[in-house]
Amino acid sequence: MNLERFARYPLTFGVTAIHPLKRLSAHLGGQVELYAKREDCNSGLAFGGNKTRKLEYIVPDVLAQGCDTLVSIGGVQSNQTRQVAAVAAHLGLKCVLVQENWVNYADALYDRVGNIQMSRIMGADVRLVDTGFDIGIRQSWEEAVQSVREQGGNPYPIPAGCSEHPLGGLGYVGFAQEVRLQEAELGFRFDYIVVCSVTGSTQAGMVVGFAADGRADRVIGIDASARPEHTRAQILRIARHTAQLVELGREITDADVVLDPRYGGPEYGLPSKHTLEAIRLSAKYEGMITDPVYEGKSMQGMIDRVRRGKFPVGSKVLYVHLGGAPALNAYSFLLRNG
Ligand code: 1AC
Repeated sequence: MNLERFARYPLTFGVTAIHPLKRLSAHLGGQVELYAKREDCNSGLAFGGNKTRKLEYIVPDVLAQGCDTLVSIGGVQSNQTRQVAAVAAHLGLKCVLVQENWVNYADALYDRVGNIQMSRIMGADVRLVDTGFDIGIRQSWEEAVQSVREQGGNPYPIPAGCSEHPLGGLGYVGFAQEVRLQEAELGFRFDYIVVCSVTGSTQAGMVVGFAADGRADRVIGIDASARPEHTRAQILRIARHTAQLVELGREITDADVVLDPRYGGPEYGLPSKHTLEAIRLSAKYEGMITDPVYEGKSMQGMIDRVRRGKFPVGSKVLYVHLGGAPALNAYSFLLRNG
């Protein structure tokens, strides 16, 4: 595998921490050892997160093309757009963000706090658009790209989650390599890796990265899109493309992509009562904060799988915390009593 042939522009602090979730493991019966890898603490750029790791492989292309404006898209409380705004500020570039109406939810300050507030503070040109949830390429975003051109700018388009970007899967190939080095130090290998999936490139990169040591299907994606067929197809497509880019040396097959569809509901961006319970458990047993859109659902999925004995006794399970806590402020009513 050849990831090293791609340029990487450092935006993160470096290797992210792995630590045991001892109290949560014990609370769930102590048959499975849970650990967390903290992508949510990976950078000083507006709290970082998984997109910051992906952008490390995209920024060299931005700079090579001499672009002056990053143009990205997500929902109103998008983590992607917040991280792109931070990277633009860091590089001295302009930033246009399309924030679609992806979530059927309206806390009083939903479009004022959390991620979107930070993007505005960082100077991004935030454009609210009234179209609903979709993980594909969006007309609103293409129009935003065009509007930058019409004003004489040189836009660099970055799709939702960086996922449809040709280099969007590389960051999480690197993540798998990083885990292998940490495993060598820890003296054991993780049996399963649990990750939240919506737009697909995080899991796709991991599938390719862990395929290198036979663990592609040990990456357990937890769907948070509530449209798992779309997310699954996108993961598979991005993983196949990424495998070719890094010369994995084998095809990615359907069986390599494991996506559990049971925890995405009731809808994208809306937590179930089980999601909220998972958020509370992670917080109360570990002091680890997750959100109702993404990580609360992957936490819910991991907890439910432990409870139902889906991980064999003695398994070591790595929960990958991708970030997203800033969105919590936009859900103040749901968690008003903790
Ligand atoms: C959906 C890409 C996504 C975000 O936060 O915008 N994770």
